[in-house]
Amino acid sequence: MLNEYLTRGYLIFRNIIPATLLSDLRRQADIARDLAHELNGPQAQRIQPLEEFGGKIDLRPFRDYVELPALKVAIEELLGPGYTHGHVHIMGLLVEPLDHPWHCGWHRDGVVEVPIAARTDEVRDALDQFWNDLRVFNQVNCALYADSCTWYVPGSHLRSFDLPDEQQSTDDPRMRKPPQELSSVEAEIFYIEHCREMPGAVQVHLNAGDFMIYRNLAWHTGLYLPYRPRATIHDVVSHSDGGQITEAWRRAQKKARAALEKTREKP
Ligand SMILES: O=C(O)CCC(=O)C(=O)O
Ligand SMILES: [Fe+2]
Repeated sequence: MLNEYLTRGYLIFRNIIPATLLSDLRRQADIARDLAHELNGPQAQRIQPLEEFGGKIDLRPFRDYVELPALKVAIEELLGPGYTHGHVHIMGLLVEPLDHPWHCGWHRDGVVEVPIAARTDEVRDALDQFWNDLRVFNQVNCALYADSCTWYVPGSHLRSFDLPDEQQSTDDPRMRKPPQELSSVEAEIFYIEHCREMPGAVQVHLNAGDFMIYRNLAWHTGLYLPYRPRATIHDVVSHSDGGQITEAWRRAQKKARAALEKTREKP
């Protein structure tokens, strides 16, 4: 399975959450989902970190999920010692928006915040320091209900350079809020087309209790539909060494942004 993870960039442990835990998680997730919309409006599509909402939801099943032996063993067998798959202070829940479809735009996490104009050779060198380091940039979607929202380009995590048609669309104003002239149905079709347009993209289908780990440096996106209930645990698989690596990357990003600001200041 390690080979599959390394070559495709994502791996799914099927049906790894036991039914009793799944029921307990669903009960709390249903509360958290309503809370997401109550606090952040009908279009909210996540609530995170769950720990912050411990007054309103019972965190016990999420703590049980963190301690689940089957998951601990699977992650250790896949990646070795030192990794953790669950963190209640980081973990969120991805939920469906209520009013209209929502597309988060194609992106690679980790580089998504670096403006394209700031992606200099220096930034690329900094990126390449950790690009293939498994201790960082492993993300998790664990579906409590069947979930087909995620689209992914297998293999794109293996290269830090982009192919000509691989374009970030997170800043496209048509994502997140469909153009006014489109009906909800038209918006859905427009977003599906946008998912399909990405060369090599596949739609990932998770069933209840499936745990997906993915290199989030790969091209991926999420298409959320109001009529398709979603309650998917969203977390990272992290390593005890990961903090210092991401810190170095954060410093490099900051430097790149400052350099870009400086060129913009020039008349
Ligand atoms: O909705 C998804 O499955 C993807 C979420 C995502 O890409 C992100 O949180 O960065
Ligand atoms: Fe992402």
